Parts: sequence; structure tokens; C-alpha cells
Amino acid sequence: MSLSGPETIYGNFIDGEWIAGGELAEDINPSDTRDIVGRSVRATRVDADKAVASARHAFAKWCHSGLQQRHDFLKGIGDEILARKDEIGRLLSREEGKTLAEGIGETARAGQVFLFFAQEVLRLAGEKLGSVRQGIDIEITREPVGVVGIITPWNFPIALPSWKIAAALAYGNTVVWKPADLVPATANALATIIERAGCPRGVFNLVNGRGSVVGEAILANPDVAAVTFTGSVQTGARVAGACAASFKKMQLEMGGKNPLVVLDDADLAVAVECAANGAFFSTGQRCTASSRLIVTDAIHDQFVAALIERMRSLVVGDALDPASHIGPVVDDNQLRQNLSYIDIGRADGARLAAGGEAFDAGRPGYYMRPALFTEADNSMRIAREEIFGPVACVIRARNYEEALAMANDTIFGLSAGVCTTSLKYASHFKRNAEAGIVTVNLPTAGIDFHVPFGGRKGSSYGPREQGRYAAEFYTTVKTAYVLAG
Ligand code: UN1
Repeated sequence: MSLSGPETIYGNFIDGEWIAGGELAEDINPSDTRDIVGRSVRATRVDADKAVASARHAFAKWCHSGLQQRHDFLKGIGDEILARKDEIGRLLSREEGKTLAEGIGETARAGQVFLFFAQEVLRLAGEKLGSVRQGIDIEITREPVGVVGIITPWNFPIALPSWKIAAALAYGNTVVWKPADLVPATANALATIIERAGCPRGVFNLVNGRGSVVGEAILANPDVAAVTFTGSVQTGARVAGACAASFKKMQLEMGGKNPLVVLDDADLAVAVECAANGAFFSTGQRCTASSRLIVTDAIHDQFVAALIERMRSLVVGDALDPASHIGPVVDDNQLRQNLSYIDIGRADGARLAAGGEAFDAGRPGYYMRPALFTEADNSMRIAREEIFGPVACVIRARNYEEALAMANDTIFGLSAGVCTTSLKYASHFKRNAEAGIVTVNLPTAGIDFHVPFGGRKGSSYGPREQGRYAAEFYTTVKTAYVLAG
């Protein structure tokens, strides 16, 4: 079966079988909407329940599977992803719109994640303690949780699902995965690799479709023990409510309005690069994007001028053209939302200093120029709401203290960055930024695969993802008391 093309059908993988029948949805290339990448089959509620039943059944055996089997399985998946990163990365860029370098880089990251968790299989440790009572031993062990429902967004179609799926499988859980409906080709590529690596029937299931059907079915199913979700705040709130009502374990990664603070003593070139990368690469479609650039007085004008200059050098174009630095917006809805925020920013009194318009790139696609607002203040909607596009605003601060206060004045708390050459300010910011991730002289976006990922306040809920911290969510603790005899 070819990986893509108008005749290609991306089916659902349920109970070890590919199911191709059902309502079809078109998978469209946002760089050129004449290009149909394929068609995905929208699963029904019944399909989703079948997937959960299969995962429930498979769990009984998989939770006792040997470490060597789990290690080899995950390593096999990681090896194949890495070996095919160029091909899969290209497919990803074609359906999602991030540049080829970004698509291939993301795919490699997914491969690394599987290799990392292949090793973590071997490292899960417990504890043995004495008892306060005479002659009793205590053992604390970690066990898998059960069936994990995995709901993922379109903006990282392979790395993000991988850091959930790999962790779930490593610790002995079984999986029902609902990818975003805009990216079924990448989901299909990952699922076929998982199948080929020797997936026992039911251990991993893929159900494409609408959140309102498949997502809701996963949330409502009592056999799902835990749900890990990345997406919008609104949907996150819905997931949280449903999980709480049925006592499911939950992990939510939602929005961000990440500040990048640029201080007077910053290295200008470093600060401009951090801002351009953090705000506009991946078309700004990252929950870690730097959408608030909080800049102190003395460097403000120089910084704005240099950033606008840098923005002029960024080529926005077809994701598959190696000359493009920034690809299109993912779809028509997102483009319209981004453009509506341009109007909102202007109406609220900010000055559109660069970009912000849709343009014709010589083919039908969702292209817009990265937008920079200046003279924004932190109470404006463009400074408070996540836009999820290549739109950033510059907010002027009198000094470091005011900049830090504004950085923290947000409902979100995912990532926060500072550009400075001062150890004093860097250290103070690291300690006082109210965020799960802090960066110094680096963009707020772009994370490693082996360390914890997650935020605070309205950005995240539940245990961290990634690295060994992932065990917190994907395992449950048992305390055993044994009479030593
Ligand atoms: C990154 O910045 O490299 O959805 C990763 C997102 C995040 C992942 C960001 N969960 O944008």
C-alpha cells in the first residue's frame, strides 16, 4: 500500500486488524490544497468501544510481559522510525505544513523517544523499606495503570504521540490512540510501524475520527483507566470533567502564552534569534511558542528594528520547498482565527509593525506573513489569549522587575524565557518564573526528549510527560507488607 495519494485510505487499527470501511475524511496538504494526501476513515463510537475492549483484554497479558520483549518491541519501532525519518518527515510536512527540516527533525525525535523508553523498560525500580512494626518488610512497586486513552493534536503529529505511546507501552499499559483528524497519514505511518514491530493483538489500537465521537467514547468508557491529552484549554476542561466524574487518571497539556523577556544587557543577536525562532518557526503553532516578547526600555527600539529585519529574511512558502523557513498555517479555520487576532490587536490599540497578512504563494494554500505587534500591553487580548499562529507582540517594560511581573501575569505557565548576559537576572528569573520550563538565552520552544515536559497553572494538569518522570502517570504504586516470618 502506498503511503499517500488520493486513493490511499487511512483505516483504523483495532484488535490487531486494519478496518477500512466507514465515513471518509479528506487529508489535505495546506501548502497546496489541490494535493489530497489521502482519506481517513472516521471511526464510530462502536469502533472506539471495540478498541477499548481489545486493549482491556490484551492488558491482562501485556502487563506481565517480559522486559526483554517490551524493550525489543520499542527499540524495533524507534529503529524503523529513524531509518525512515526522511520519508515519514516529508509525509508529515506535506499534511501538516511544517517545513521539511522541521518534519524530519520531529520524526527523528519520535524515533529517539522510542529508543529512550526501550531503555526505561529496564530501569523501572521499586523500593524496599523496613516497617515501624517488628518483623515486617515493606516493598513499594510500580505497576501499569491499564488501558490508556491517548488524544493528541495536529501540531506535532509524530513526536508528541510517540512520547505518550512509547511511555504507556514501556510500563506495561495498553493503548487506544485518537490522533487529530488533520494528520491521519502520519498516524497511519506510526501505527503500521508499531504493528510491524511485533505488536501483540490489542496492545495498541488506532481510532481516527472526530473528538465529539471517538474522543467522547474514550472518555465515557469505564474500561479506560487513564487519559493523556494534549490540545486546547477548552477541550482540556471537557476531558478533565469527564475523567474526574469516572475517577480516571488524567494528564493534560494545554495552551501557553509564553513570555520571552529581553533585558537591556541581552546579546542582541541571541535575543533576536530566540524571538524569531520561538515566535515564528513551526508557523507559531506550538504551545511553547514565544508569543509575548517583553522587552526593557533601553534595548526596545533596537530589538524591534533587528527583529523586523530578521523577519524580512524569513521565507514563507511551500513546506516541501527546502528554501522555506516557515510553512503555511495548518488549515482555513486556523488562518481565519489568526487574521481575526490581527484585527483584534489593532482594535485594542497595538501597532502592527510587520506582516500579518495572508498572501498568494503561487498555489492555493494557507499562507500568512509572520506578524509582529508593538506598543502592546499585557492586558490586551493578543497578550492574554493563545492564538496558535505566527503572531507575536512586543510589550515594553521599564525594568527587570516589571518584566518578570508581566511574564507571570497570565493564566498560563508552560514555558518562560529570558535573554540576558547577567547571572543575577538569569538566576532570579529561573527561580521566579511561574512556568514548568524556563530557558535562558534560548527560545521558549524546542525541547529535549529525555527530560520532563509540562507546565503550571492553566497550561497543564497532572504529572509531567517525558523522561523518567513519565512513570508517575503511566504507573500506579503498590505498597506490600510482608511478615518476614
Ligand atoms: C516543542 O516546543 O518542541 O503542543 C514541543 C505543543 C507542545 C510540544 C512542544 N506540547 O506545542
